[in-house]
Amino acid sequence: SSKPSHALALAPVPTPPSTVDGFVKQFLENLNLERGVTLSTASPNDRYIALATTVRDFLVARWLEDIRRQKEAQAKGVCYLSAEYLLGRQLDNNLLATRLTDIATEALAACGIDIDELRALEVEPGLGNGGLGRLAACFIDSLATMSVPSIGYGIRYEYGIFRQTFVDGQQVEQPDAWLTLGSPWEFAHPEAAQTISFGGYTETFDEGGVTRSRWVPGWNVQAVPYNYMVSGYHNGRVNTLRLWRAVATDAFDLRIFNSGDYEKAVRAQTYAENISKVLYPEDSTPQGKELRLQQQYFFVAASIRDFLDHMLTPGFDLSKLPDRVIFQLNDTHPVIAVPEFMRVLVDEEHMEWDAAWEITQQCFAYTCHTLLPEALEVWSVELLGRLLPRHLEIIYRINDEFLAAVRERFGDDEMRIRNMSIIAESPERSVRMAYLATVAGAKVNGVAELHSQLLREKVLPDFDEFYPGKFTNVTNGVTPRRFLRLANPGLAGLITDALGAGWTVDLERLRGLESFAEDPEFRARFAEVKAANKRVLSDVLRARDGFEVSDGHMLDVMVKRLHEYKRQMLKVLHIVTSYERIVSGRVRAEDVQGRAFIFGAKAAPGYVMAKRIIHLINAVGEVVNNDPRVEGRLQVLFPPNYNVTLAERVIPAADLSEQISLAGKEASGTGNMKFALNGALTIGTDDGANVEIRELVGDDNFFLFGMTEPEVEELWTRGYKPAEFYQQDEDLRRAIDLIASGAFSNGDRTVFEPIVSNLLYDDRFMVLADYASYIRAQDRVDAAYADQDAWTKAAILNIARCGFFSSDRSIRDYIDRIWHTPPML
Ligand code: CRA
Repeated sequence: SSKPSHALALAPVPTPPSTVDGFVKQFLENLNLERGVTLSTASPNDRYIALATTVRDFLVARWLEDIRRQKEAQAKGVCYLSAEYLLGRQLDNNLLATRLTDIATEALAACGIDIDELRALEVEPGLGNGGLGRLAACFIDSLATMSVPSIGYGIRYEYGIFRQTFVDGQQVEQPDAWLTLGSPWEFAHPEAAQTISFGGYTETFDEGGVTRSRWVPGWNVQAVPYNYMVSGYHNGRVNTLRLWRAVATDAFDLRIFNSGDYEKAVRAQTYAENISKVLYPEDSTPQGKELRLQQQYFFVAASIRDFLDHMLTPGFDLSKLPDRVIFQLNDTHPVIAVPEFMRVLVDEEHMEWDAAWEITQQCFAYTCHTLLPEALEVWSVELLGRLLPRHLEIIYRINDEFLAAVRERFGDDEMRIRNMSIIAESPERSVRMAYLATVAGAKVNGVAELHSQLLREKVLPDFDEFYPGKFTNVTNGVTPRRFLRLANPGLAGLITDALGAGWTVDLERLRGLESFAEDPEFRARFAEVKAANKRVLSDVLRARDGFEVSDGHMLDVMVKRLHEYKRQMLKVLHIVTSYERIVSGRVRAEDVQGRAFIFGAKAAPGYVMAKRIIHLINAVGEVVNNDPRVEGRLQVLFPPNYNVTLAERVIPAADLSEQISLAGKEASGTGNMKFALNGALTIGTDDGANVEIRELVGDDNFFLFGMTEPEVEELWTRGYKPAEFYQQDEDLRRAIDLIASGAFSNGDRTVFEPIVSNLLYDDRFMVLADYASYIRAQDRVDAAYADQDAWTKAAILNIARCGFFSSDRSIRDYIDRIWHTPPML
């Protein structure tokens, strides 16, 4: 076979012509060449894949060019290390980025195809649990749009976050086989696989009179890269997301094959490939499972090797690494990268320990996403030593030197030493990954002002004292491309009419809407957009779940992972109170503001209390929705399997955004930002980024309730007795009694008894303490909603004042405060 000519190999890949005819031609060709079908024999999936491939073809040339430029420039870049990327559907985002939406729509119409039908076929890659994973997806969108040299690294889970169904109101999980029909958005490179080792032991050896240690691993897996294109918005840039898949190594198999045990060899293969099989479905409450540590090490080891081998020019002076790269650790999940980096520098690149440690401390930064103690990962020394014996040695040495420095500074303050040690001694000897990240990281950031403050003052105060200037804040953000432009085309059009198109990449321009809030005509148009979005959602919920949303109801929405600290239970108590007031005759149904309460929430499969709360929400819905006395004024709708795709429909339709966590528990929240930017008003506590939202939109445009974080602390100190709140508040008593009576469980008082007693005698998240304040705030919401025009004005002001919450701004803050990686223009 003849090789391509030199000229051809070097020629830039042509971008297909951006015309309807050009698109039709490319689409038909892709049906033939990619799918082996014709237009008349193509299945819907063939058509979807050919469409996606056609869009992809438009990106490839730019992508290859970007890869070349980034390599050539040898500029400092960001390696974002994240175990989760909750991407959402890709087609629309890529159409938008390449300005192909209209062309593609027309081209398909010319082929007799409705593009919406193909859109609906895309299975979203659910490679994340919730806020943390979605944040990573927003960040890579902003990095591409802002032309920051960067690459995202993660895991290509074969099964993403489970699909949720309800059986008798209870959550049932099903595997998310998102790859069954193939993903047109990935490029697999099995030939570029890396070998990743585990287990074995360490041994010492003599090197020129110096005793050194080395790792003799016990087993290997292959890490196969899958590349995804991350398209920048209208800037012609395309970045890379590289996700690793675990595949059994030939060598590994061979050893067993030689012993003649075929079956055992196949089983071993399964064991290796399990590493990237499934996303752990715990959000903020990780289980210390061995496979999870395997996943973590697997992807960071592959990513570090990949960076060193492919992003650097041959012979690169490794002491210059801090000028070339910053590895951003997205929570503790990738923190095992720190000892791995040290191992590579010292054991493989033969660098001196001190020099290597110096470099490491400049090449890593750590983002903490939580305040929940149970979410700060620890790994038992037993497990770490068994799986990664050399890494455990390295961690011990880092800790020894760190504690020596602490002693030097503070003397033999054993209490302090114990509190700061990377190694915890009880309940079992284990490695505190957040401490390791804090010691190694050039910077440590929280994800909202309040969170960063509490991180410094409550979680890591000794470290803050020891490392002045290390702690900083970067408030989270959301991408305006997906969550405004794409999710809310009506509002986006309205904003563009008012302000011009620049806001999509410069969200502070939304400020310009402030004056439009005074314009009755603009308000009328805004109200029409909101009403249209509600109709769209209504149609989606009818088609998807058979729900009928009543016209004219306020849409009161709480969508987020189910977690006790987020207090879905408080929302339930409000609903039960509203219901009980009607059925007890204390309030007339006709006087009640019509509300549709919409929930979306997945519970971790092992989180029993969270699942009970899901059951209760569905049970309350069943009763409230079918009680004629309610006259349809209250509706409880809980569509199963909340995901990014559904979020894109729910958020633009919402009137009221529920952000009701116990103060001091929600690190930031990002849904809160999406709702405000889509013109929902927030009812919320003084927690996470709610604080900053309220500061920006103003007290009059935000329904604040509940204790502040210091008040929460004070109540714990005084001694919190939830039963006292129950005794003293009639509405609360009636609501809890109604649940306890079996009214929502066909008279069976046992079903929700654990919830009731948890509230009365434990209530770790102070639901009862904030109940009265919450109900009063909800009464204020009803009163405010009665004046639709004033409500609309407040909604517009929310949008106008929330430009700060663009993830572009977050990325700018990361660049200024942590990365120092200028855009590559
Ligand atoms: N569960 C926080 O709880 C925050 C996101 C993104 C979380 C949210 O308040 O908005 O991170 N924390 O910063 C987390 O995952 C491990 O901790 C979240 O998504």
